[in-house]
Amino acid sequence: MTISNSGAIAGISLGIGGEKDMKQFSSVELESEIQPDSAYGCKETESHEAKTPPAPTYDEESVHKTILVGDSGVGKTSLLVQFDQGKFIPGSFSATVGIGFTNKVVTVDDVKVKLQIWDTAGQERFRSVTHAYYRDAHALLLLYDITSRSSFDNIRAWLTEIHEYAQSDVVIMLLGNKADMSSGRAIRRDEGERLAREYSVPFMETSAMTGVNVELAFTAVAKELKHRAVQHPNEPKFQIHEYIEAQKEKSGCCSSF
Ligand SMILES: Nc1nc2c(ncn2[C@@H]2O[C@H](COP(=O)(O)OP(=O)(O)OP(=O)(O)O)[C@@H](O)[C@H]2O)c(=O)[nH]1
Ligand SMILES: [Mg+2]
Repeated sequence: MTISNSGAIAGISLGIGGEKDMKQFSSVELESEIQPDSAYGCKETESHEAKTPPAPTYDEESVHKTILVGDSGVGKTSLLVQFDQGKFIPGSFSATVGIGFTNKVVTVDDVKVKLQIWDTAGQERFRSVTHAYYRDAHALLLLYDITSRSSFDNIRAWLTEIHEYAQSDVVIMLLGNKADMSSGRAIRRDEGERLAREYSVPFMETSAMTGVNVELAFTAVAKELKHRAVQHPNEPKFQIHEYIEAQKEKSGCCSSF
């Protein structure tokens, strides 16, 4: 499984040097970067003899809009920087202002899946701006901070907003970030698991600092989106929960949390 970068971070506050204004990335400019809504389009192959229709081919030009949401300070920007650049920038916290995106290409099952990952501002005052972006999102990564009870308690409110503004078939994943901070832990892993079960969404704990599960979170989303795009009615559905559990076991990632 390989991951390659197809674009620079656009307007994302990196957590140093105070607030960074992202007004220059207006929605109009950003929309022009997005490919036509072909994410779920399939190329048809003609076949007159086959009894069952041929499997649709995945269109590698599809762009899947993926949005990071959650309270301010949970680590959305840090998670994206870790995934994009493989690094963690410690230091004083600088809240994201507005919204920006990063393009990433994730190779799954030998096909290239393009993710356009939007980093939103968690602060309340930017909420109306980010709502506008939910509508055409294909996936939402919802983060809380395992050292912050309030960020966990607010997850229900976030899910209510998501259900109100996003498409009903949007892929949602719950992430408990800052899993490296075991001494400050306020939310047990099983609390996260229980909440995720209640809403039937996949869950994992991540650390933007150490990188644990960061790649897995985005890869699982890319796999799910790719499978949905080529889903054959007679084939079993891709099981994102099972995939995540299997990958977690393989990496032995979570035993120390
Ligand atoms: N130890 C640890 N610190 C983290 C982790 N992720 C983020 N942080 C720190 O938490 C603070 C907030 O991180 P950000 O990534 O800026 O948070 P955010 O969710 O983007 O916040 P907003 O932009 O305001 O919505 C920063 O000081 C980060 O260095 C993590 O996984 N582990
Ligand atoms: Mg941020």
